[in-house]
This record gives sequence, C-alpha cells and structure tokens, in this order.
Amino acid sequence: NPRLHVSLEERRSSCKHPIASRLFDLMMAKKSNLCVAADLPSLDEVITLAESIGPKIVVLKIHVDILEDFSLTKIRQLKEVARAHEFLIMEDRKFADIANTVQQQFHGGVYRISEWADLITAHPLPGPEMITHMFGDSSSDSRRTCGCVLILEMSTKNALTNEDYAKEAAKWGLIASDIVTGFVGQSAPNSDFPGWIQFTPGVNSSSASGDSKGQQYCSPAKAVLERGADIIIVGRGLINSQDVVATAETYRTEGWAALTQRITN
Ligand code: S5P
Repeated sequence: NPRLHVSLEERRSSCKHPIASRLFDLMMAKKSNLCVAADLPSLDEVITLAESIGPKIVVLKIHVDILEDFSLTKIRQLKEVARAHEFLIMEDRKFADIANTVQQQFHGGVYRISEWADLITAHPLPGPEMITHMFGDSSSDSRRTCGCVLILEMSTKNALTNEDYAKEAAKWGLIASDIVTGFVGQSAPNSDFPGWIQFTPGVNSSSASGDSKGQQYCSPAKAVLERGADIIIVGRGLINSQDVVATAETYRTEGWAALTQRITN
C-alpha cells in the first residue's frame, strides 16, 4: 500500500479538508502521532489531563455523553487548552442513524457538538447519504471546521466490521473526501489517496491481549508498522498510569519512531 510510505508533507498537500491539513501540520511540528482517549468521568478531569499532556498529543478524543459535569462553558475552557497546546478535539460520538436524526444530534441538543468538535466519528452503517448530509447543506460552516472520521473496523473481538464492510465504506469515504478526513481501523484500506488519516485504537503497551470486555490491544509499533496507523489512540494505557506526562512522552516517542521508520522504509 503506497500511501503508507508517502511523506507527511506530501500527504498534507493532497488533503481536501482543512482539518486534515491542520492535523498533518501538528504531527510534523510536534513530532507526535498520539491521540489520547480521555475517557474520564468529568470535564474537570479531562481539562486537567489536557493541560498536562497537551504538548505531547495531536488529538484529544472524548465521549461527551460520559461527562457528568458537561457544560458549554467547560467545553470552551477545554477549547482554550487545545488552542494553547495546539491539539484537536475529537468527539467520538459514533453516529449511526439516518441523516435527518444525525443532523439534529450533531448540531442540536445539550451538546451542540458541531460548535466545538474538530473531528467527529460516525459509523458508515446507514450508508453514504448520512455522511454527506450530517453536516447540513453545503453552506454549513461545520463542513470546514469539523472533519468526519469513519469507523471502518472496530478493535473488539468478533466485530461485524469485516473486510467487505470496511472496503465498501472506504469507497464512500473516498468519494466524500472533502468531508471525510480519515477513518478508524485496524488495517490500511487499499487506496492510494494519501490525504486521509488512519486512526487506530486498541493500543496499550502494558497489555498484550486486551481488557476483560472484548477490547483487543497491540503495541504502538505494531499498530503503526503492521496495521497502518497514522495516529495511535491510547486510552487506559495512559490515563490509568501513575505519571501521565511521562507515559504520554513514551507513547509519543514510540509512535513517532514507528511512523518515521515506516515512511522511510
Ligand atoms: O474500534 C474501536 C473504535 C474506537 S473509537 N475501538 C475503540 O476502542 N475505540 C475507542 O478508543 C473507545 O471508545 C475508547 O475511547 C478508546 C480505547 O480506549 P482504551 O482504554 O481501550 O485504550
């Protein structure tokens, strides 16, 4: 797969979405391909974590619906931290409904995700119309301020996201590459379009297998070198560690070394 060996500069120049370009810029400037899954119970804790590890990461991934103290004021505080330390905020909402419903979930309700998320995840399950319509019409600002990340494959045991599913969904994503900035997956889809970005979760250096609930883990090097990850997503392997800053530095170094090794090989 030639995309895996293309330089980040070159990949940046083929991006069709400003958020994807920005992410490549951040990776090169910070020498980091680390996304941290901040699955903590409160935004106060997420903000504290982000203030400490912000310089080492390029994306902070949250699940807005697990935060017991959610408010738009606190989200704005998190945005300030993201601006100061230069990372993107990914809302891992994994939309999976008809476009008319997803539009309301994305723009409305309590969370008003489109006002603050730089990246938003969605399952391709409902079909390509959802991807093109979730942002609203072509004049919607959020089309340029927020990039869609498609969940092509899941990291869990016996996931239904098989090869055919991932392949078909990747095709839709590529057609809509002005909206879809990247994908979540465990392998690199066969495409030579270098502009979109692979996010790989299920990365944990201290557990070779997984958790007791179906999650499967591999090391940062394996995720990048064998599975095609551009960005590694690390959750409990980091947030449960004694020294989150030191752990973030270890994941950053390992992830970045693997990425540069893959590109130069
Ligand atoms: O297939 C997937 C897709 C995602 S986005 N498997 C995943 O684990 N995730 C997310 O990555 C999951 O929702 C969680 O936020 C993170 C993994 O967390 P960890 O604690 O297992 O590293």
